[in-house]
Amino acid sequence: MIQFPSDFVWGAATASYQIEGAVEADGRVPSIWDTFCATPGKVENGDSGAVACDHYHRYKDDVALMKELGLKAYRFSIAWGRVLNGRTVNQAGLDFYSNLVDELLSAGIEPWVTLYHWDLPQTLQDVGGWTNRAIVDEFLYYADVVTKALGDRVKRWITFNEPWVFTYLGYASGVHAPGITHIPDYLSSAHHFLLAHAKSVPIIRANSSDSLVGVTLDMTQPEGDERAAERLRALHNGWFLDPIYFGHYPAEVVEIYEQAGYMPEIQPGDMEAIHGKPDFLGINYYTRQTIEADESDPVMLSRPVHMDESEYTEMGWEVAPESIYRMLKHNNERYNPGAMVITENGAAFQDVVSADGQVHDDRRVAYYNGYLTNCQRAISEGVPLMGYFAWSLMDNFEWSFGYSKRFGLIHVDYETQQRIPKDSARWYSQVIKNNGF
Ligand code: IFM
Repeated sequence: MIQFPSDFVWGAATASYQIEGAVEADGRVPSIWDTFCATPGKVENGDSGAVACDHYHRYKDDVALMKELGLKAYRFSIAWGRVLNGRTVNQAGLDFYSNLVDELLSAGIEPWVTLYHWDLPQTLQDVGGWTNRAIVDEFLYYADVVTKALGDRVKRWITFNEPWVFTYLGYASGVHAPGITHIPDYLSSAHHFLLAHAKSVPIIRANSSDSLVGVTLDMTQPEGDERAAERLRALHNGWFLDPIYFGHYPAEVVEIYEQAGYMPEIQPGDMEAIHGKPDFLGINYYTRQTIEADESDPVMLSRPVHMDESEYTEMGWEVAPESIYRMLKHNNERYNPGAMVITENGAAFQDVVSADGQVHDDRRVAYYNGYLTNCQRAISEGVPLMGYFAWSLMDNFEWSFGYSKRFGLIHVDYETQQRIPKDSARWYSQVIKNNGF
């Protein structure tokens, strides 16, 4: 029997644009993802979050399902453009989240709120989005409004979700909104994210007494040639975490970006402002990155390697449960974050509703079993992992893949909006009940 600490936080996660739908309801203003989805060729099948899981209208039923599963915590994000139109507060949007929080609390479920999970109001993108330093003040204003309204009841805050993804994929590779392909824009966005995160922490703490404030990163875990792995960690994790925990960007990457003329403008006092330990480090982790040395690439020093003997998910991500243990150990040693939380972990598979009306997703159960076993192994060796959130509570809009990838514990029929808890939901529910498996 694998047991977890008695106060371990067992949850599931979602994000606003991926589940809410109701994009025109109650004064919500368009986000960069509405624009991106409306641009031909950007999202598979022309899908959008316009309806998604219609959670905006069905949140009470969804909370009832969470309660049935016995979830202890629910991580969701706020849509900036629901609560603010420019700097004008939209009370109806705030009320939605306030009601959701009340519903969760009365079901005995702890709300974990992410302030920014990528749905930037389009009006802010129109003036440069994350590349414009003025975004920092806009974010602080937004964070203040939300935490003043909910901070009496919400005590777990995540400032941002996966900064590498929304800055790199949004501004360098362009496969996410706003679809820009200019590396210096990625780096200025990343710098402004760091400032916005750091400067929002005292505001959140002031508005929400006795709360914990963290930030969530998508952590890469390169495995193969060690020198190349170090470089990839510095490029991906270090670019965001070294400034927060050490007060400077990783020197070897600075050298590369300086030579290329890509470095962002760093104003006096910026790095001091960014340097500061959050109350916890949120980590989204799905797969490792298998590599072999390749000196012909002077930046990456490696090329990806496909592991023929491994299982891969629908995302093309290797199922590599032991790597979560190594990732946790490594980051605990390097950053000594004090507390860590797996804020996302899960797998997309091609689920089918069987003749018995159920979804028998054995591969997802095996995936969770393997990753959780290795989380427990890390805890038993002293890694301060305080919680785990399955991604995702329910099938939803998977960004540029549209609805083609299903990550949910709960199956969603997008035609009828019927929800069916999968076998993995029942398995997870039992794990929570036993606090282990
Ligand atoms: O769906 C996403 C989520 O929004 C952020 N983390 C990764 C998930 C799966 O790709």
